[in-house]
Amino acid sequence: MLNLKNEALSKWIEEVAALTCPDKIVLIDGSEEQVEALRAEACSTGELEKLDQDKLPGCYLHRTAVNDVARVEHRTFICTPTKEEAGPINNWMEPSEAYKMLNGLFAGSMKGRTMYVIPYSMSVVGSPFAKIGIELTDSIYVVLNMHIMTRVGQKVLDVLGESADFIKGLHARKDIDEENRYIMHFPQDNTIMSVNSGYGGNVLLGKKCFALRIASYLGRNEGWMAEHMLILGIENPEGEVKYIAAAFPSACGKTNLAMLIPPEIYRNKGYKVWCVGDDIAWIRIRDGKLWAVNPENGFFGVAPGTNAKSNPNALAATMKNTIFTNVVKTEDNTVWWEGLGPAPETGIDWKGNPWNKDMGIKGAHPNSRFTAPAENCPCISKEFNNPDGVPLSAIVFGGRRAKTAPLVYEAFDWQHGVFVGSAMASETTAAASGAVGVVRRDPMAMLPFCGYNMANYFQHWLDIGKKLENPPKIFNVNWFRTDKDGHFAWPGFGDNMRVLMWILDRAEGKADAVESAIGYLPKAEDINLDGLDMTVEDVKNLLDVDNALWAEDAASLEEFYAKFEGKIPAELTEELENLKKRIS
Ligand code: GTP
Ligand code: SPV
Ligand code: MN
Repeated sequence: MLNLKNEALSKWIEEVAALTCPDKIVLIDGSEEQVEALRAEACSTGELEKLDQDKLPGCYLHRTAVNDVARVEHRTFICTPTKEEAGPINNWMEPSEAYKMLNGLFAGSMKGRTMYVIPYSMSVVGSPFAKIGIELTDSIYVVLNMHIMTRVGQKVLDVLGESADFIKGLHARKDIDEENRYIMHFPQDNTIMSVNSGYGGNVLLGKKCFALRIASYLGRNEGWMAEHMLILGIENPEGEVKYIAAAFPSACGKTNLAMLIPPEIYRNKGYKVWCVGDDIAWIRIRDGKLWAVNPENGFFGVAPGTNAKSNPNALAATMKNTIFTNVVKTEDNTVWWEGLGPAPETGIDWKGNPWNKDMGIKGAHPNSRFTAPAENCPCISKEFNNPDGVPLSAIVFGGRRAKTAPLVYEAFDWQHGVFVGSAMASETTAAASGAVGVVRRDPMAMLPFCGYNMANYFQHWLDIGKKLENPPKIFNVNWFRTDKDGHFAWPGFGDNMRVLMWILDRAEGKADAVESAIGYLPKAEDINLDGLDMTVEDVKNLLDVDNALWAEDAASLEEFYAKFEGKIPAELTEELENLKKRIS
């Protein structure tokens, strides 16, 4: 047994050990020696492969099981005493039934294995925003990823002291059996249990499970917010930095926007973009304003599509001390994925099979990922480790919509902005198992991540707004609108800065807008096109609001709201009625 001073922690570890029967229990202290020994052990068993250490120092490759490549939303549950607390969107299981089932699955699951105890802090250790988690896992891959993604080790136990205020996370790989894969959350017990998976979002329990599902529940009770948002800062030539938080669904462009390189016209004037976070924001009210931190310490980013042009900062971040998952391993022992650059002639694909570029199959999985330390990112913000966070000037929602949503629009006010967030919809991606490209409603990009009844979550957003003297303006963007040939009509990536500049100008009352049925639209000529092969007419098309499509969307939203059986806040149903009137 470990000799830990914290009684609640010792007791829980003993209970779990009695259930799972590991051969050994190892405390992760955060030291480089220990982590290095674990890397070596993982390489000796084939769990990791060491990449070329001259070209990619400190970098490793991992392949998950073929049946285990994405989050499994249909096997993710919120276990609250009543179904009503979890709401109509979450899968629900009654806690005692869930524990009974899980105890059966975890029993003896670590026989012959080592159980690692990972003390970790979400956000800067000991800071006002920080929350502590302990993950027990039998996977070295999880330990090494958590070591990159969070702040790990003895320093966390020092801050925890004798307190029982920590989130318990238990993970066992077991048989990677899809039929018995469960990602279970017990918000009232500060507990997460995950079994039969080894894929990121299912097993790095500090990320979606804690920092969104459990934290959203805590945030509602404690008066703050946990959101699926990137945070970026835009520095103007005078050196002032304004911060924006943006919520897009999984694989819809958060990492790319968070690290964007401004187009030349802005670079030449002295504008800079700084990344504070690329996936999760914890937001608190202070002095009547919203302040945000990124609770993570690394990036678990989508590999495909990342290249020197689309996201040079992300690519640079992966050049050392990074774990690649489910990408191609090349003959020269480096990595490749679709969209990185010219394909290598041959390699080993994400399944571990010999692969060549003419086979007509993808070498990397569409949801292959890199786990890179935030400090590697060339544009990481100076405020990244600021325990107080950064003040938000604007909140942006967005999704993948081939049609309907214009390039950008602004909500009339906070209440309407909450409505706009609640009305988000997006085409599904490879980040979760299931069909890809199907439009589904995904309020605030939190559909798979809200740890309680989403109707109450909407109310929480409305309540937060009432506490703000001068709430940030709320916007909606869509980088993914297509033209008549089905091509993206907006260049996206770095050029999204052109839209962010309009957003900041609006936030500061410097730009004009046109009132439309859905909100304030830019004047097409106010989107800066210098250096782009686009006309004002093209922008007009991107900003076009088609009332017939919006009527369909309003009907789909009405159906979505109806699932909540009258619990949607009256303010939002009123906003929906007003929208219907305006577009009819
Ligand atoms: P998660 O990590 O799953 O939460 O994803 P994310 O929201 O961080 O998405 P990410 O930035 O990794 O982008 C996902 C995919 O969308 C990648 O293949 C990108 O190349 C693509 N993408 C990102 N931004 C844009 C854009 O502005 N335009 C277009 N057309 N594609 C984009
Ligand atoms: C997402 O799916 O939104 C991700 C990756 O950021 S995961 O950690 O798998 O959730
Ligand atoms: Mn995400």
